[in-house]
Amino acid sequence: MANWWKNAVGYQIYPRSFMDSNDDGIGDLKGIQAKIPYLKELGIDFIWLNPIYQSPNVDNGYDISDYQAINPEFGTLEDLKELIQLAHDNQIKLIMDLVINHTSDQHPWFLESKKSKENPYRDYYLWADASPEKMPNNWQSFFGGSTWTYDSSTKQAYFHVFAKEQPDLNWKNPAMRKDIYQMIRWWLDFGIDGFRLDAISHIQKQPWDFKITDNPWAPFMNVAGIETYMAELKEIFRSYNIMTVGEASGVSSKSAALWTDPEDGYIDMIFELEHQVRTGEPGYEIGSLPGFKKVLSRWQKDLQPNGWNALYIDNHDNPRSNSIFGNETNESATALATAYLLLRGTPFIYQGQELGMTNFPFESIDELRTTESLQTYHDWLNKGLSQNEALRLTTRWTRDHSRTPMHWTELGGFSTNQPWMKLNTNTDKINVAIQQANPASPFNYYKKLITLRKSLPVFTSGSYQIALAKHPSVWAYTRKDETNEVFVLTNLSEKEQTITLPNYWTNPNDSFEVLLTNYPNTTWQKKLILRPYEAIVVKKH
Ligand code: ISL
Ligand code: CA
Repeated sequence: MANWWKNAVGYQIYPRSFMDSNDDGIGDLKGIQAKIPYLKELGIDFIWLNPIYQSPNVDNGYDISDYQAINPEFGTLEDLKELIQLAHDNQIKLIMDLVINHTSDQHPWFLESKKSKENPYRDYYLWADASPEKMPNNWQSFFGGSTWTYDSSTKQAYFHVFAKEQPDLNWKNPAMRKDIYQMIRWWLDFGIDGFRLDAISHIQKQPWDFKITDNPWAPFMNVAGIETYMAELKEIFRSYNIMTVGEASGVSSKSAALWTDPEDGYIDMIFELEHQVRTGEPGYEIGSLPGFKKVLSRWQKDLQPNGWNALYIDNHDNPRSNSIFGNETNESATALATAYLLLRGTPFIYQGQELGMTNFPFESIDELRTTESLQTYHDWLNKGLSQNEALRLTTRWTRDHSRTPMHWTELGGFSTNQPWMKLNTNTDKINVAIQQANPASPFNYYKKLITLRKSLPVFTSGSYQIALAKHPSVWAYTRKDETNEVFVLTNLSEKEQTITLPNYWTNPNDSFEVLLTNYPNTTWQKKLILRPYEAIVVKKH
């Protein structure tokens, strides 16, 4: 069946924090198996697993030392086979993370590469002449510090856009590409249903003497020449009935339409990284709703004729949307869900988002796990800040907020052992068990929302048109096809908002049916007082 992913809803699992089956405090594959009925009940169609490969875990699995082995913490290849089978038996597909911009520095290729300039694996990575005082250039890595790490034995430095334990692969080398392509085919033949391509827009770099003007990441963001590699990847992907979603920061909404064109595109859809617009001083910043709405509207428009969006509000790299754009209530969780899940594209739900999980109230640096955040904290201390101030500046936007274990029961129910990372303090209020039993919970609202999305083709293929575009707190839009027209109206603020709907939306000659709301007693009329984080979905007849 062509394009099965177009009307599918995805669910992102961070395996380390989803469910621990053997009580070592770390989530695992058997834990995921045990929760397939839960995912089935929620109504999702496919799972995206964050990396579960062999890894020294400098970047929680994004530093891979063996692409074709499972990290024993998570289980075995056999467990994965079983999970895929079980998922398929429940009409759920499964895609894996594909991390091919870099490997771990413990990958056998890199261990060889480091040995000498003559080693056959030398050119699998990016090496350049350097001295301890002088790196090949002054480019900065995403995780702080130089993109170069010096190796005294060969008097050269190797290149890395992330941590120094994540050396970048040399995509110019055909031998390296051949090995990577073989690995990709191996996984597709294993029976998975697709890939999420990690950091894929960084695989091509500018020449080392490229001069940075404004954007510090320009030397490795969607650099010309990447087309060759993407086209080769596409050729592999197109020979399987799979889906591919690229994490492609730096690919503009305009070029994303080409990247995801159904005829000529490289991949099926793209995660943009632009909508987490922030406002305020670092450490005190909050999400900017006007920015959020504007960016997403632009992506909707630019990809409308040909491209395809991947839709998300939470993931493993960002704080919880219910804390950043919401006010940590059921209403804000469900209003945010309504706003993004009915857009044009394939929606992804990140574990716990369907419960309205919130940011973690960090009180001590010991509660953080991400290498990058620990680094930031120490940088702040070195600049002379107090521990409290450094903690606050680091934790406002740390990835660790979204990586705390999933809440299954009042006490957590993730593991009977001490978990690898603390559970949030609100498991008693936000958990699967109470939400399943409460018809008005975010969980049950997500179920309705997913069902609604699938009940009308307009939500998959209809066009997108924003209304009240300038409103600072309300996001309103129309989805329309030949048969149906629906209005999605959300107040994304904690204040009441009095609005006047466009005439077209309230024409007395038409009749209107409320399809979904997150408040009781909703009315639909020209002048409306929207309650805090109220969401209404209406269909015109
Ligand atoms: O850092 C970025 C922009 O500021 C992004 O361009 C970058 O691509 C993104 O942060 C990459 O994230 C992904 O790859 C990382 C890993 O740590 C993240 O968890 C993963 O989502 C390295 O593999
Ligand atoms: Ca475990």
